[in-house]
Amino acid sequence: KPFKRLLLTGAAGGLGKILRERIQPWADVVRLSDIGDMGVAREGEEVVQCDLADKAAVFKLLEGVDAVLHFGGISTENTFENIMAANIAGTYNLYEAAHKHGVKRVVFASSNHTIGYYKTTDYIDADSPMRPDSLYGVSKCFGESLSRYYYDRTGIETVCLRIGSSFPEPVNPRMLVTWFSYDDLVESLRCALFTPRVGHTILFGASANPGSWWDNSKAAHLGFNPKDSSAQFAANFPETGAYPPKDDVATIYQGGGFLMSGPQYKD
Ligand code: NAI
Ligand code: 15L
Repeated sequence: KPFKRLLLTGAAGGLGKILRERIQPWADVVRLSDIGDMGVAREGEEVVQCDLADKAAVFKLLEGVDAVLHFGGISTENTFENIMAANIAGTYNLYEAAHKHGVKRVVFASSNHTIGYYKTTDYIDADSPMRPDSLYGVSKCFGESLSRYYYDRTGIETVCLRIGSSFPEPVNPRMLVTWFSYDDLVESLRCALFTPRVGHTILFGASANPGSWWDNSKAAHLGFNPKDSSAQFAANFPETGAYPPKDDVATIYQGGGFLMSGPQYKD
């Protein structure tokens, strides 16, 4: 197998549970970690329960690891204190430990909420300035900048995967644009882990959906070609013209409902 030991953080989460079933072929041992319960280790697994905010625990977590899929952390809007511990300190602890243990490659589960303040009429690429739509989005911008710094300073390579909406199927009209099927997610991780040189790459994680907002040409060297499309679900969301209203911020901006989370500073 390509890796001796592959670390997956966030293993008890929605995506972590899916990935646990799918990444076994890539490593002799998959080390699963989360603050939550992951059940018992199966064959070819190690289970390490730890808080990403605990620097000493994260240092131990990275020992003997070849590569990391960093999916752990707070995954929606929350208090600054919680986001700071899990996503900001947690991601720092992970990179610092990765560097000290000589880990060569990380895939960072970033988010479309790094760019949620672009409009749904905009078409952007990896060089478009970040426009986070929430404190959660800001923490993902931090992770992207931190991984850029560690690449320039230490040579650890990272693919920042700006995941759209990775769920079994779209559950609202916005997700017809942002949907990322589980098969396409796994394929993007395969490309991110096994492309020989990735440096520091930003990849938008979406299936080949009609009306996409995101241009992945700057990540062409990864050779990622999504196979699925939300088109098969379009009939689930017939256009009524009544809802959502056309001036709804969740419709105007790419970040959708995240624009409605947290304090509303404008009228
Ligand atoms: P999730 O919330 O189901 O899973 C996140 C996991 O991280 C949870 O099991 C949680 O216990 C763990 N976690 C939280 N704080 C922690 C801490 N302090 N220490 C250790 N573990 C901690 O989220 P989901 O949907 O599985 O997402 C996984 C990753 O992908 C997250 O980083 C999320 O931000 C990112 N993402 C997911 C998207 C999606 O569509 N599912 C979209 C964009 C980004
Ligand atoms: C995210 O970043 C969240 O982790 C996920 O739960 C979804 O809300 C997703 O974005 C989305 O934008 O649909």
